[in-house]
Amino acid sequence: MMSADPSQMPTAPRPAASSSPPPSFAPHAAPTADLSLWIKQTALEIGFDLAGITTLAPSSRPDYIRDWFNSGRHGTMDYLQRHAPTKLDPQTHWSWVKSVIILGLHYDPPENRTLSSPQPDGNNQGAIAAYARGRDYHRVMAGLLKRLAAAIRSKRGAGFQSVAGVDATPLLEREMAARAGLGWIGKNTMVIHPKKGSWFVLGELLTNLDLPLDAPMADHCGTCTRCIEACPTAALTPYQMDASRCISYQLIENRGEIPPALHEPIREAGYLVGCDICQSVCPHNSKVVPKPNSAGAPSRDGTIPLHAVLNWDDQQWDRMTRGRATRRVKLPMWKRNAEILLGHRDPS
Ligand code: B12
Ligand code: SF4
Ligand code: SF4
Repeated sequence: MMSADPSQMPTAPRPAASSSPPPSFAPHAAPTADLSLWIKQTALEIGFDLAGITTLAPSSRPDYIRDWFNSGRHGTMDYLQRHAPTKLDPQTHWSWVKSVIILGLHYDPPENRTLSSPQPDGNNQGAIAAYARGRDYHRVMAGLLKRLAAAIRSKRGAGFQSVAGVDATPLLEREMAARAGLGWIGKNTMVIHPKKGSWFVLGELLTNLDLPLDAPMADHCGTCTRCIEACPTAALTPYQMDASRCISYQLIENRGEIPPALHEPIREAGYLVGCDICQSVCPHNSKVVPKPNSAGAPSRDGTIPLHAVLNWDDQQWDRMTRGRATRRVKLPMWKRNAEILLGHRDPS
């Protein structure tokens, strides 16, 4: 699947210059609009599915984000709170950055995209969220970002500077992607493209190029509330998430005990790692044509037998998770998650 034609993307006016020092490199060989178009087209040729350009502007929702942390909706993700000042105003950390090239990379959607919750079958299988199947998207994305940076350097010369980021970088990637017109932030808090849905991950190149900016797009959620109704743990309110209630957080990020009140909804959802439910029910994902060879391709190991997980040792965990995003889930967490799905961990 190819992305939207970047030449058709609207551009937005550049905000007033930040307090950052003058650029160490000013593009000169081609007008910046041509360069911007060339970069986005090159990104698509390299293998990205979406590309847009924005700045490291401060968050437009600082009060919401501070309140999000102050009310503990980040759960035990202390690193997120430590990153908050940089996320809220990243230009203070990367003062030399003039433009951010933000990129989207599709991954294979789960097979039963119309099902709101993939139940473990009679053989007691647990589901792996779609983004975490196959190769670790962080590695795939890092390789593609390196290629894009090399392509730009070969066109623009050694004065081109860039830093690549994926996921753990202290940036609000969704807010940047929405600002760059890759999609809008939906009621399920995902960045959604009207034609391409939300089955994509994000990465970025922070650069010293002064490029024209792309414009954000309109919200297409309308009156729909499917994701909010389908969330098994009531983690969503429109455009907001209580991550401490989210199954994905509990299974992947929480290294301690999962609150017993969430065991039953987790069992009903049937996931061992991550959760796809609020994306699976989104009408904007029903039109998406799966693209072979996307971020985590090939899509495999969609389910794993729960009893096998209970018997894993360190070597088996290593073999099953090497080079995959599922490695973030440590062995005791895999066992904890499997026990919850099997009903072995409920308080008596
Ligand atoms: C921590 C984290 C999580 C946590 C918390 C998620 C959350 N909603 O905050 C948990 C573990 C629950 C999680 C789950 C998932 N995650 Co996650 N996660 C992150 C991470 C590392 C940081 C997010 C963060 O800072 N959260 C703090 C909150 C306050 O910020 P935010 O949600 O990003 O953005 C909010 C504000 O910016 C504000 N806002 C700002 N401007 C505006 C403007 C408007 C109009 C509105 C309405 C709101 C708004 O509202 C936003 C939405 O809540 C990002 C990577 C990154 N560096 O950004 C990936 C990231 C967001 N995750 C991603 C993915 C794929 C997932 C999962 C689908 C994985 C899975 N299948 O299990 C689920 C999806 C759950 C969901 N519905 O969001 C992708 C999302 C790609 C996309 N298309 O949107 C990211 C960008 C990683 C990546 N590099 O691709 N994730
Ligand atoms: S990922 Fe699952 S638990 Fe988390 S908000 Fe979406 S539906 Fe709810
Ligand atoms: S399910 Fe409906 S409300 Fe939720 S993100 Fe998709 S369109 Fe928006």
